[in-house]
This record gives sequence, C-alpha cells and structure tokens, in this order.
Amino acid sequence: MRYLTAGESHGPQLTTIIEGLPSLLPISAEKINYDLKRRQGGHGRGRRMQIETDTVEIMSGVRHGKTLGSPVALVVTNDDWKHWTKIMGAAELPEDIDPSEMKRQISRPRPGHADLVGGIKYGHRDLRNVLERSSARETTVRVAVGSVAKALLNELGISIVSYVTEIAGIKADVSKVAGKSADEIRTIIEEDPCYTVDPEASAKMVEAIDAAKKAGDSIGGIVEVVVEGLPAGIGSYVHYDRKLDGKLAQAMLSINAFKGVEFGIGFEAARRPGSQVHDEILWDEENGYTRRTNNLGGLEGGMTTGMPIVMRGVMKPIPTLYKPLNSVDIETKETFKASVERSDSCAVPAASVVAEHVIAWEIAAAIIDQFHSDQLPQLKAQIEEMHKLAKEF
Ligand code: EPS
Repeated sequence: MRYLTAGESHGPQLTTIIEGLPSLLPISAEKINYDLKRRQGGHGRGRRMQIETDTVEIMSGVRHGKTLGSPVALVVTNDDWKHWTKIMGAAELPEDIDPSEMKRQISRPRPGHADLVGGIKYGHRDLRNVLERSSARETTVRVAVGSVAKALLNELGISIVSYVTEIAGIKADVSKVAGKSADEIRTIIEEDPCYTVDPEASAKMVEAIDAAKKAGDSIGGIVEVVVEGLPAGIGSYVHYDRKLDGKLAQAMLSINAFKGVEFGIGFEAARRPGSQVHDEILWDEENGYTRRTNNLGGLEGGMTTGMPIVMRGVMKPIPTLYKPLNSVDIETKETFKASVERSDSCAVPAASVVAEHVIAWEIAAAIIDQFHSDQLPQLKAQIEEMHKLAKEF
C-alpha cells in the first residue's frame, strides 16, 4: 500500500492518491473532516488556521460509503489560495504584474528551515519555491490519509491515540491515564487545549505558549502514540526493511520539525541493566502470551508482540520566528534577520494529531503488505486467524 501527496502551502489544493486499500472498507468524509479539524486546533496555532476550514473531497475509489479497491484520491482545498493566485499560479507571471506582489520573493533563509539547503539543491533563488512545499501545511493531507488508515485499523479491532506529554520542559503526568484504553484517553484529550492528559500540566503549557507568542518565539515538545489490539507478528525479524519499529521511526521523523523518536522506555534503556529492561513473558488461558511490563513498547525483533505499541516523537520549536535569528541574504551575502512568515508559537498539539495519523498509516500499510488482501472480509479473517495462532502457540 502506498500514497503520494502533492500541493504547496498557498497553492490551490493538497492532493493525495492512496493505492492498495482493500475493497468494502467504510469511509466517511465526516470522520476525515473531524481529524482535519483536530489538526487545525490546539493552543498556540497561528493566523493561517483562522483562514482555513480544512475539509476533504473524496474524488475517486469510494462509492456509496465503501472503497472499491481502486485508487482513492483525496483533495483538500486551500482557502488562502485566493490571495495568492498570481504569485503561486502555474502560469508565467504577467509582464504588467504589480511589483508589490513580488515582495513575496524570499532571499533570506530561516535558520532551521529547509529554505537554504532546498534552494541550493533545486536551484531556486526565490526561496519561496522551497518554503511552499516544505511547509507543515502538507501534513493536512497526511492526516486525511491516516484517517482512512484508522478506518481500516478500526475494522480490524486496532485502536490508536496520540497525546502531548511535554511542552517546553513542562511534563504531563501520564500515570494519570495508566490502565485507560486508547478510546478513554481520547475523550480526555478532546477536552484539553494542549491535547494532553494532565489538566495541571496543561494549564502551565498554555502559559508557556502564551509567553512564547508574546516574546515572538516558538517552543517544542514531545508527543506519545499508543496502538492497541495488534496481533503478535506484524513486521519482520527476517528482512531489515520490513522491521516495523524501523518503519514507525521513519514515519515519526517524516513529520515536519521532528528530531527524535523512542519506543517504550526508549533512551532510558541505555541506563538500566538488561534485567530491568526486558519484559518477562507470561501466559494464561484467556489472553495467551503477554508481558509483565511493556518497557520495549510492544515491539521485539522488529515485530509486534501483541502488547500495545508505545512510542514518542520529539518536535523542535518551529523555526519560523517573529523574532528572527541572523541569516545571510543569498543575493547580497550580507547578514540580515531571517524572513518573517506567519507562524505558530507552538504546534505540538497539532503535531500529536499528525503523529497519530502517520503511525496509523504505517501500521495499516504493514498489515496490508503482510497479508495482501483484495477485500476487507478476507483481511479481517486473516487478522483473526493470527490472533488465534498466537493464542494456541
Ligand atoms: C501550517 C500552515 C502554514 C503555517 C504552519 C503550519 O501556513 P502559512 O505559511 O500560510 O502561515 O501556519 O507552517 C509553518 C509555520 C512551517 O514552518 O511549516 C499548517 O497548515 O499546519
């Protein structure tokens, strides 16, 4: 299963084609729109999100609410496009263009963004050509894709949730949701402005975000993704490129501004002896094989163990700053303050929604690649069989 996205931040639309979905999978635009709305929210979002009301149009591959087995094309229109039709249009610029419109050319790359290296790589002297595609706006359509993947996982009894665990050093007490299911956690974070699980920490996060905004600065954080209901054995220990933890790490790091990833106790494993890291294996009639702990985050040997997948991603502060850092103008080579684009003081809550969706996609894709079913009932039967095999082993 695969997908490709296309679209610039201020272009007409974001587009994706998903290929490889089984037929007979229920898909609803309302559910996708709900996830898109969540991505637009969270405390700390900037003015662009007031312009956009991201909604999906399903252009192919779905009929009467169910997939056909053919490619699914999705489109999200950029409402801001109407302000950029000349600057971002595919046609050559008219000779009589008002020079004020050309002010949107960029020659001062932002430190930490793709601007400079992207310009060097593709030969763009107007760095807007880089910014437009490297913008996190592209994550809109990746959430739409992940929402379709979540519909598939839901049919297979697999649930996924993601929440913020830390913003600018303020840590949420995640033990507050210990033992709660993914669906129970979702009802908590849906009420929270920072999409976190600890109201006291959330109030402090809101203060930190407001302070960063006032200072013209930006702040980062950490998000955690939990996936439940997986059978043991998704992924592979045989093939390096089918190891599920490797794929999930890549997916997490593919999110704009993400710089690190860990599973289970993560980097803490480097500090503990093996006897305090590895999860003891248990067996009982009702559940089959389980683990006493889940320090490895539900993955052993590149495969799911049947325990929940628990992973975290680290987001650096957004590099677009109202209080810009020093940079070099690529035309004059003089030191200047980097260009100021509209920005979010903190997009960690929104990024937690993106993380949930890119991980949902990667798991759904690993399942489809492993079983290769043309239609949903076949796939469901294979997943049930896998649960049975693990229990009876
Ligand atoms: C974003 C859209 C962008 C930014 C932000 C996230 O829109 P605009 O550039 O028109 O303000 O608000 O992206 C960045 C700051 C970035 O550096 O990528 C979105 O849809 O999430």
